[in-house]
Amino acid sequence: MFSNKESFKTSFLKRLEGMYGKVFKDSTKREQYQTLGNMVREYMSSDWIETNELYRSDSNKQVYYLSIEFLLGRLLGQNLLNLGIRDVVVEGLNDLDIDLEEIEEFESDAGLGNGGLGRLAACFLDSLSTLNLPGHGYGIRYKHGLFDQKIVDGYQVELPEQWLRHGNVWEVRKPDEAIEVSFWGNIESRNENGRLVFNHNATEKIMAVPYDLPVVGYETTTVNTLRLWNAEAAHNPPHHDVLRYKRETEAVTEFLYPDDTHDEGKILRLKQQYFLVSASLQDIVSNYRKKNHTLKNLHKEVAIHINDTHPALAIPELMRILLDEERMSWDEAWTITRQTMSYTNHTILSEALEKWPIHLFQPLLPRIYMIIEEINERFCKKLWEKYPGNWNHIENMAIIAHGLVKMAHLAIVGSYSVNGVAKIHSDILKNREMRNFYEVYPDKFNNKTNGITHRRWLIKANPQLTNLISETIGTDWLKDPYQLIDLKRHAYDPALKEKFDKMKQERKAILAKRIFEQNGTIIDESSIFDVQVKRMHAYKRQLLNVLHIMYLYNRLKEDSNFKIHPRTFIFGAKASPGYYYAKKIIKLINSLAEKVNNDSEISKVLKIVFLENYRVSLAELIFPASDVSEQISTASKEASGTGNMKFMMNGALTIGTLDGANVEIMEAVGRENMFIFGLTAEEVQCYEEKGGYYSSDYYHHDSRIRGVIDNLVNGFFPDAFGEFDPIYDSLLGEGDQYFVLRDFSSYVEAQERVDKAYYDREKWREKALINIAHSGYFSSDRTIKEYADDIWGIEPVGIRI
Ligand code: NBG
Repeated sequence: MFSNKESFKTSFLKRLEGMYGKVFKDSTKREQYQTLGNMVREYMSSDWIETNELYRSDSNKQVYYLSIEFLLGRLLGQNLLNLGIRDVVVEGLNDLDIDLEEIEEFESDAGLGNGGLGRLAACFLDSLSTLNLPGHGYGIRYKHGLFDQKIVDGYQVELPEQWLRHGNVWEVRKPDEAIEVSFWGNIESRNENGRLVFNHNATEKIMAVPYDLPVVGYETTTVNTLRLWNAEAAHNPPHHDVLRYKRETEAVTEFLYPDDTHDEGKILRLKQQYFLVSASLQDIVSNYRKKNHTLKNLHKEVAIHINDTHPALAIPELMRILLDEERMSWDEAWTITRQTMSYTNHTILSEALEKWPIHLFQPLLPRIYMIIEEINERFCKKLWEKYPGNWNHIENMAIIAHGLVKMAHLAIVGSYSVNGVAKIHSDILKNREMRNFYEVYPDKFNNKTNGITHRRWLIKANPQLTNLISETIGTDWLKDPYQLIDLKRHAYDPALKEKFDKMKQERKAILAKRIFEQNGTIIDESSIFDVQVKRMHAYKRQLLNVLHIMYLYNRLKEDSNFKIHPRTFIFGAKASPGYYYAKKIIKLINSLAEKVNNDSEISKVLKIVFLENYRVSLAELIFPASDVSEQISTASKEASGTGNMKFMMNGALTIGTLDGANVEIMEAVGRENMFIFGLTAEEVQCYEEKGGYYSSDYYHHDSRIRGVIDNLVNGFFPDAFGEFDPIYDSLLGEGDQYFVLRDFSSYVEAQERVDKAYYDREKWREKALINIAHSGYFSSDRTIKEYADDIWGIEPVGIRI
């Protein structure tokens, strides 16, 4: 049906009539989207079946990637591209007077994630399929993804997200493969041939019903599966209050927790985690059993990856299966478990390290708790041998201590590999945060620098740049992003630089149009588009960016000789609904936007835009249009960042601290092709350990800082009386934990370099092209290949012609 445009059109019209019982001319755009989506899903199904067949019959090792988040965004455009049928579809639709981009807007973003961690998982799926690697995703089918953000009077308001309202054309429900997950109740033990065996008498059983999504590789026949579990009531509910039981059951997969890096100590969250893990592990084991009669060699054919600590209960769950169902000995079960599990850490922020109070944990998951106790006991005994008498040390490392179950400790002890997500982050794990564990298990620790899929973030999001690159260096880079390095030879070619400029201008116009539609703000398309898009968090320091803009405002007001190249500062960020301080910063950005944009004089050179509801589909419009990428976290706090890579790949220049993957970006492109500023991670850590930073000194000694800080509280924002006191207090009264004032002057100076550099447009374009040329390393294909080779030990299978 996609072999040529005529057959496409015929199938499309027929399908539409079949699905909706109406003729084309009466159809809505949404129906057209659904029709096309349906055809594409069906088109992939034979490859999907074949891939699954292959995995079923093959004894090659396979990986199961467990993640509480998958931030997929929209799938139609990416699927058309990966299947190589986009051109046919565009042409066919054109004949019918349909614009593909217009109907793509009718697909809801699958926003089953908060930010970097969830989007990384989505990029990994794309790479796994493209590299023909046997990799399965397991996640949760939240009814409501991350909340929709509205900005009302400058404040964030959250609305429930409704991505499933019109159905989801990509998913296939498999009720016959549902799995039961057990909660609450008590444990019975009995003696069986001299061995204690345990039985969990659960008082709540929930059905995990799988919904499968095909994950298509780029120009290959591999179609992997993302299996999302939906919580449903069992057929014969044990409960007398059936309605309540149904409601409570379904609540398990109702909402994604809207927290980014904060630990959410809610029992429902723990329930979600075990629901995901138990359903997935039972599924993995039962598939394995179809091929093998024992689980003794499970680790040779199965790798299970724990994406952050959320799925760390996979460790005791596998132990449970091996002990209670398979009747293995503890030692044998432990050896297999430890050789099966690997774990990625995504943050060092202590508030993000999950710890569960025993009094919540034990009643909900009684058998799992018993197993963790045993793991802990054996682990502490081992520590005792290594550190005899050193109780403090052992207590610090224990999995259970002070009434808490520590998930990161469990994940490290129960796996064979622990990795960080950028060099500097992995080093901090080894040398500081997890130093104790590194001492005990030096061989487990390793680094896998994050990556992004260039198929979504360049080929799909920026066809203009894609064409330009292919015109210049050919098309090999499409399949092998390392080849982008060829662009470097052309970076000084005036004709290319001119074309690059034209591309950027075109993309800026597209974004400007969107900004006007969304915010009603007219922006200067020849201004520098300076962009910070990411979750709102104190450590990411959107505040530093804002204070700099306030400084520019003051300076422009005071000094008529002060000249800068016109700039548009663009922000996009959701704050966790309970994160009061982050919401204040959103309000501050909007108040400042109001003030600056309505100042007839200043707004000629400065504009501020806050784009509401930042999400994957909006990001695809933003990265291609950006000139400057703001990556300004307090050094040591941002594990990696992945937005930094998306900007780079689209030819934006980074202003940033030496944090996360910024460090490796700098190593790749050279310091001269970025704007680096601020404290280093060592300097930050030195202050944190030894003290010696007094933010008030910086306030008193720097009149620029005094000016902007005073503006927070002195009526500069006329309608915001007292509104920004908490921000003022965080900087002065509470000692400025994230070193905003400490880095202010260095940041201002770096911004001056940006301004100056932009005047030399020839050089700017060179730098941009050099950034693109080096972005191949930051492809998730490279990252996934490293995971496959070094951690999972899996190989490509079944590449068919
Ligand atoms: C985030 C980090 C980012 C990193 C992504 C993906 C969490 C817990 N961590 O720096 O903050 O890029 O993970 O690794 O969301």
